[in-house]
Amino acid sequence: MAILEILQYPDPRLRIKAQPVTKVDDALRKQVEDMYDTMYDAKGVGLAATQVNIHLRLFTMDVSETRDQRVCIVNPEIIHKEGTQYEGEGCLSVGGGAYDKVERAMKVRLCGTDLDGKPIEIEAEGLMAVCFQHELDHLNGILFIDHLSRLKQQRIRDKIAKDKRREQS
Ligand code: GNR
Ligand code: NI
Repeated sequence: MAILEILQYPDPRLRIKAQPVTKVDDALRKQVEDMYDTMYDAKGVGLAATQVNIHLRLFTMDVSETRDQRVCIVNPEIIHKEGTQYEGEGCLSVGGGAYDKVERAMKVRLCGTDLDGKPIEIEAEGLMAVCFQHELDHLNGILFIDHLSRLKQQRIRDKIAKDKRREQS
């Protein structure tokens, strides 16, 4: 079991575009185990590799209340989007208590591979669909706050800077 450090905004490494996974091997499976440990420890519903400074296209997720329904998608791609929803989002990489509504597709169809390299296709709605879109954004160096107004982004940056000053004094 290993808990990895979750990069915190405004760390520029959160802006790195992740590269496709070319080989699923034991080393990668070990990194994914560490990502699950980190995600459960932080009580997150999802974790993109980018957030733990691994710049490969994969994420872990568990949207169940029982915290026992693991989903890991390698090289995810959204192949279909439908409708819109406007739900509150937060992010393990954005402090300052940042939480706000973001416009997302209501339904998405995602393809990719599992940890055996086997192709998978999943359709999701609601929270799981939001989470898929949020994690895919991370892999492209995008944060949920990028979808908010300039004013809201500035408020979040100010709050984070203020919290950091408090921590240091
Ligand atoms: O734990 C998380 N909760 C969450 C809630 C609403 C919308 C998206 C998310 S993802 C977030 C974990 C995280 O930062 N994943 O990248
Ligand atoms: Ni996030």
